[in-house]
Amino acid sequence: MKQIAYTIFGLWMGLAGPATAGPVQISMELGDYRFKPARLEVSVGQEVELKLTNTDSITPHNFVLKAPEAGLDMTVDVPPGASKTVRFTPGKPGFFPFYCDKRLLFFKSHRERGMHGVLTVNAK
Ligand SMILES: [Cu+2]
Repeated sequence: MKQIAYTIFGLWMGLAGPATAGPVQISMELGDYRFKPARLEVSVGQEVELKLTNTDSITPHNFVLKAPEAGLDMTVDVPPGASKTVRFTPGKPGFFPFYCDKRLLFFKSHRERGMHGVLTVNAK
């Protein structure tokens, strides 16, 4: 009986397999001129799936990260109440700032109001 249980367990493990090496999934909220969380930490060479959700009801935001030397170059617009998902794979360790560059007329940009953060990419 014990043998059968082990066999079934073994089969189940075989079917489920080891944890698949998919992207690391991170959720981030954009709202009230802030990113939450404002600090992200990932590893070099690891694919990241970042879900951006704008929690404001009328203010558009975006996620800008310009570090082409590390394979990171994106501007993702997120309309109020919407979610956008972006995938990227950092190619270099370092600290990479990101921000929202939206601005209403002559007012300060969201970045100037504190809407910025840092992506830390650790070496393997
Ligand atoms: Cu913004």
